[in-house]
Amino acid sequence: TWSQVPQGPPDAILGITEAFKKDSHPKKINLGVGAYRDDKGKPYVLPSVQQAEQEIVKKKLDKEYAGITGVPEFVKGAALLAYGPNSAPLKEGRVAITQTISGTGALRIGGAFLQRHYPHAKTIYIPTPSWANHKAVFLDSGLEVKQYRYYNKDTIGLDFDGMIADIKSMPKNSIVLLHACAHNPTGIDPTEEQWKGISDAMKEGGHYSFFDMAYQGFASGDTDRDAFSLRHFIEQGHQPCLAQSFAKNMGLYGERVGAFSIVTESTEEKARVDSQIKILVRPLYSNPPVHGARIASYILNDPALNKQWLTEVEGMAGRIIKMRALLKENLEKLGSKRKWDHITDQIGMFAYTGLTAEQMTQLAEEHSVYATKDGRISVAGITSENVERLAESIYKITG
Ligand code: PLP
Ligand code: TYF
Repeated sequence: TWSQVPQGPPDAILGITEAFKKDSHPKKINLGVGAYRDDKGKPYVLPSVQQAEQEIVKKKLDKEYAGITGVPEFVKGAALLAYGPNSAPLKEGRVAITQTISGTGALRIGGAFLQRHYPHAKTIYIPTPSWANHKAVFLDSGLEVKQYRYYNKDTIGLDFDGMIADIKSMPKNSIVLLHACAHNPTGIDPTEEQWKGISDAMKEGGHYSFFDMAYQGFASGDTDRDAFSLRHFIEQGHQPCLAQSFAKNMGLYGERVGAFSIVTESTEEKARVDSQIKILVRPLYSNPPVHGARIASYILNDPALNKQWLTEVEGMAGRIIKMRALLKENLEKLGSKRKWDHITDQIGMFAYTGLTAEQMTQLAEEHSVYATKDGRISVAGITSENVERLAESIYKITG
């Protein structure tokens, strides 16, 4: 029956782990997938998550279905975290929101909603480069995908002028995907000044902004600071939609906790949008899983635990910043002729090293250091112990 089914390629990012597992080098290093590790290289369950989980187990809650849009206290807390306590649309009750299957599910529900209901366009513009899954998610939502300039390989920085020029040349009312913070894969974010320019250019074209916020708190360690772009756009009168993930900032990866929201014009419009979100969710998976959302809800709504969690997020972001500095320091100590300032200038989980695909292959084959071919390394996989060997490996390849 399936003889005509062609063999598909593995996921560009998750496939790295497969190759890593097959390597027998005792000091092999996996910097492929973006998942936080502690300084011993071990997966990290946040103490706030452990505590919330224990409290939830104690309550002996039932396992009844959630509503179509998920656990109500969870989405309330998620919206507050993203939009902030002073958000006008939130206070005015005009943000439509649903719990989703993590950030990916949020992007997919968002893509499907826009495909069905956005009146002006069926094309979404994503940055070059972007998260490897964006294109597939939006294509499978039925949207067309085009790209705008973002990365300048000569400066290993933001191509701000190119980005603005591309936004200005899009057809009126285009849909534009923006990474709210900690751009994946480059780790390069616009400055607050640049975000203001992007907001203005978006407004000029009447464009619709779709924010993907998978790393709130992970960029700066401060969840409010990391929400600057989203909140600024709203203050400027944009009515964006937003995909949120709690995979990284709460370490809830496999629990699949996320939310999708749309800022609307009025409570009446919100009600209609909510009803259509439900119509999209129902035939996809009926309703989302409850356990992870209960954990996140506890952390978002309990003042003491919330405070603890924010400290833990800061701790994760801080360790990453420290590893960036150590990697750069070690490369300089070895006498590298290259400049490595971009490693410490970039933020979030990833560093975009500027290494070529050939050099990345060499890193894997000769040094058992695994990461994606675009030169992205997950800084969260660097530890005090492996950073020297990593620097040496990079030095041997780049000189
Ligand atoms: N968006 C970006 C930019 C990401 O890097 C990721 C991956 O973590 C996601 C969305 C979605 O991840 P998840 O579905 O695990 O929340
Ligand atoms: O970019 C990353 O590494 C993370 C994790 O299909 C990820 O966003 C990677 C690939 C994928 C799902 C999640």
